[in-house]
Amino acid sequence: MRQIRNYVDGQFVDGISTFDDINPVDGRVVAQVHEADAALVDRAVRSARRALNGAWGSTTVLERCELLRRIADRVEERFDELVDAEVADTGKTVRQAKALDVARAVANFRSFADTAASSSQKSFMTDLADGRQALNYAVRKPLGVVAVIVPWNLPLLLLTWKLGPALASGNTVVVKPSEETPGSATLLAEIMQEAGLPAGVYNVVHGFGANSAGEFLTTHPDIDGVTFTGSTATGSGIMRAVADRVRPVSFELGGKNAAIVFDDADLELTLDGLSRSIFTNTGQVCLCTERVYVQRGIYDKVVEGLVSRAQAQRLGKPDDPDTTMGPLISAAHRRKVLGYFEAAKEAGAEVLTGGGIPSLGAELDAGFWVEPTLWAGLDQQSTPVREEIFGPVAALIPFDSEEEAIALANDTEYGLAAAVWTTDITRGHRVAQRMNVGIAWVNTWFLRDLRSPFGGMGLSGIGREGGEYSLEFYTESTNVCVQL
Ligand code: NAD
Ligand code: 6OD
Repeated sequence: MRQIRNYVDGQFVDGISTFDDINPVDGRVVAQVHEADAALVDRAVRSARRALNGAWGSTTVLERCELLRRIADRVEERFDELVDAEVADTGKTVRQAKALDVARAVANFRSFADTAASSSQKSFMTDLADGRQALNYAVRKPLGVVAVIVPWNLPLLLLTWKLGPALASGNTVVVKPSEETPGSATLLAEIMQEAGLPAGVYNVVHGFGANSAGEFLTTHPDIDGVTFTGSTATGSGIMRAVADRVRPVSFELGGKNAAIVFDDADLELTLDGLSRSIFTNTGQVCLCTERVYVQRGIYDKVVEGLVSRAQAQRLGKPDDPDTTMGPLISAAHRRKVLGYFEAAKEAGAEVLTGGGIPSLGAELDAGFWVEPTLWAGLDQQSTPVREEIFGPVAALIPFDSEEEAIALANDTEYGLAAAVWTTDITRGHRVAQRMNVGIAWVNTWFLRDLRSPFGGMGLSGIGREGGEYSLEFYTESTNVCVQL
């Protein structure tokens, strides 16, 4: 059986015990994962501190950017192995793992190398009333030893989205991947070694959250900050864990994202975009649309077009070129999603399509599949319209006026993403700007420029990542004021 070990101080290290890494396609155990105890997490943090205080601490930004580009090249060389690791852990399609997950890992390293190499800070010439002058300029320093905690939905994409700016800025990291998806972060450790990253700069500890590696890491007294992507509940716990030592956090949390479809929308473009935004990665992308507000005049057409697209989804093995949708990540997550299927029925939903577990044949029936699902008739205040589900499911709700649509879309405690579908570009700008979210798209979804700010408001997070915005978290600034 494949063994997935911790990576501490440049060495692959056994854990105190092992747990199963399960493939959600058919429930098979694909690897044994070595769980880190508090002592191993402590070793990882101490190793990261030593590396920070050692030679890594005196590398120049251009040397680090060069290293990031070497890592990107090595990721490209081992592209198929990373695709296999990602598919084995998540059951996502090979097509998606290639086009999105692993391709973005390469892009993340290259993009943050470019950002760090060209970043600058403002300086200020101060003119005092008495005729003296002073020059103020700020120098950036690494934040220090950064705890990096990531989820299972886009494991390598989200990890490298944090590693790019963290390493380019001169930090050292201790990574805690999700217990569901330990493979790619561990393979990346081999790549880091091959690319020549010094021991201690990149460490990986495996385990769970509470009373395991996640908690041991976030409560460790010698970390300088936590960057976390995951659920709002876990984020709030991490905030409490670091409060006593006042450590900074960067949080990308949950969402309950809305789409607004106006009656002048390009229907085919909109239906294809909506379908992608509901079913990509089996609805397990924080940006996925779970609420679709449709102007009443085209409501029936949108229902019809979306139902036919949901029914056209092909559930199957990841390497089958006809497969468009994989399983959910785990049995526990499927129980949660099925709980919302029940709650929707109890709240009076009309199930337009789906709503259950598909029958896919003996082998796959041991996996964690659900049907692509669409609901009508749900009240704005019902649980399935208010809570994040994180599955291939959306509620369709009609509206009459622009103001009503804006109010409905903003009626949530989350504030991650929204999409506006209209051919009236002035209205597109106007409505997008009024969305209380960090990321608003017009006539598209999940179109990313890695230099743009990414993150959420309200329960969806704290801070922005992307390009220069990431440097705000991964660096500290010292302002130097020189009287001339
Ligand atoms: P999760 O919060 O359960 O777990 C995320 C990570 O935190 C895992 O590595 C887990 O082991 C760790 N963890 C759990 N409890 C912990 C604790 N007490 N201390 C320290 N670490 C702990 O989230 P998940 O189920 O893996 O991911 C799904 C959630 O992530 C969804 O809510 C989704 O919206 C969110 N998400 C948000 C974004 C974004 O960019 N906003 C991106 C992806 C996923
Ligand atoms: O594209 C990205 O950079 C990003 N952070 C995506 C997050 C997706 C959440 O599931």
